[in-house]
Amino acid sequence: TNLSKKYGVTPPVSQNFPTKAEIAANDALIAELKRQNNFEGLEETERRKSTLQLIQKITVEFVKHVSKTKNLPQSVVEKAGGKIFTFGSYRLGVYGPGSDIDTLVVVPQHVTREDFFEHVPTLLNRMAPPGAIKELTPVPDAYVPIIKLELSGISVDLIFARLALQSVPITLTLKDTSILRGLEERDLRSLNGTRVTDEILELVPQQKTFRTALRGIKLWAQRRAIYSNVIGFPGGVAWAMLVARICQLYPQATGSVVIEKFFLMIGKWPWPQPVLLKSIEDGPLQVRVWNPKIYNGDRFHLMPIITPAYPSMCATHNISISTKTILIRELERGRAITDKIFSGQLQWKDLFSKHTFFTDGYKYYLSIIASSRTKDAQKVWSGLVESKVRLLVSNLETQEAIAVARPFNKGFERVHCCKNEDEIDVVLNGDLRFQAANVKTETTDVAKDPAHAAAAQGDVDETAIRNGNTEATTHEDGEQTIYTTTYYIGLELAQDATKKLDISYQTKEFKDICTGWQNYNRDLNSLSIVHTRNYDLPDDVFPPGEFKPTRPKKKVS
Ligand code: 3AT
Ligand code: MN
Ligand code: MN
Repeated sequence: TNLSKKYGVTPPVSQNFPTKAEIAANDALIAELKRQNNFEGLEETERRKSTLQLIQKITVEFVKHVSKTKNLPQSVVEKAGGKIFTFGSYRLGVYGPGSDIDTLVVVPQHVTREDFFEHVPTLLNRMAPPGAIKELTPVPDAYVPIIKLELSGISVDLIFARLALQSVPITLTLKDTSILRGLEERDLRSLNGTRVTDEILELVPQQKTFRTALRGIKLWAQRRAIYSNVIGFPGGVAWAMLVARICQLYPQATGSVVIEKFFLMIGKWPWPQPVLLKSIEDGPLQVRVWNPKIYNGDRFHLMPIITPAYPSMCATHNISISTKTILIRELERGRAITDKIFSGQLQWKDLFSKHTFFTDGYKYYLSIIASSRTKDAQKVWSGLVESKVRLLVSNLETQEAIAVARPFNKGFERVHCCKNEDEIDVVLNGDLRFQAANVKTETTDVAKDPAHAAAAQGDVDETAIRNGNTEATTHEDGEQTIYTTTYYIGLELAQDATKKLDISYQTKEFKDICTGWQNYNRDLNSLSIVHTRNYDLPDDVFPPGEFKPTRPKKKVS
């Protein structure tokens, strides 16, 4: 913590120290976060640390091994090094019991990505305690190539970057932009996550305050279903930058005050003025840096939040008019509630209460059903469809009859068992009659799935995405398993809508975009869009304690 340093692109709004009441509100916030199981236990955190130590050891071993096989001089082999960095919620210090560890493996130039995928899985298996490794899945073709695994009960995402250096000493940092010179695009992409999180942490005056406030804002955003970069809301990095900006403006404030000011200031932010943590830097590469004066596309960003590390990018380019409208409403709700928390009329748990997207949201929904005949094919296909939902939303917004088209932030995965093509046909159109028993519906967590991560980047490098196993699973009794993932869009109709709602053009265009994907396979994949009334929503979108809207009773005359 360095309070004499200047943070941010403007002077602070207030340098007041927190009052007793504000500190009490902060204690209450932390207590509520604990009640909500937001922190993990000390034991688990220790397990994370030793897991990372092991991965660091394996990295050095890996680099040494490859250096030897390439017959490099002994002096080079000895100095080759290798170092891991983290990013994501672990690096930011806002991880919870279910969080993974996002880890970047950095190696010198003579170690290639192929080496990484060839040797690291083997070394992991050899060097980890027996039985500690589960579900090791290398995904070399993803947009950000990745090895996913579970190590001692913790999920780990391993990504890779090769620097143009002979050695990667343990003292190396990734801060200097000169290390980016001469790198491949994939390596630049891998380095970006760590460089951005490291900068965010450096740009806030008090990390502890930042972490508490960010935990609160992340929990709030998840509960309100406004957390998902792919669907068109801010993602984890964007929420972190917003909180960081408030920390800069109130350098002495405590977490509770940062949350209060967050709702006040972000709710009234003069969009499309960007949120910046520092002035945008120039650098040594021939790459695009966010600049609406030069790039026409950047002028269309509705709520630009710009990453601090060179090359700066807009982390919220997926936000649409509809999702912006929803965000502004939620920020206003947050402001009103925090107001009442500070005046003692409400509690923090009220801020974190769940959205009412299905229970009390809309009369009309669109159900977008992506389906496949194999699980592997469905992973990629549902990710591709998910990444295009925001395009449908943008198109629906242009309809006069539609005021807001609100996408739900997660898809619902379901499994079905069908006896014949007729049954399959109804399933593909959203009927749940043949849903397999004892299979729990789970919402997808895109960000945690490398296959999704690849497809979710849809607009870039789709060649990387391949359909997996193409064998459909037909059981002995002739039953066929069908996998569906359904995305919901709530439609808020314009009050003065005179025209009838006709969205056939928009839905057709959306289908064409999705099925135009180069790996689309009509024998495996399918896509349909159906209108769903609120009282016809499936039961499984209502967890215990929530109730489906009922059909209005016909008046008896
Ligand atoms: P958890 O605590 O792990 O749930 P997190 O913020 O660490 O929260 P992730 O592990 O899913 O979330 O993601 C960490 C970073 O990985 C965030 C982003 O820089 C990158 N990332 C995640 N999902 C994608 C994706 N689909 N495409 C590209 N990058 C992604
Ligand atoms: Mn993570
Ligand atoms: Mn991850």
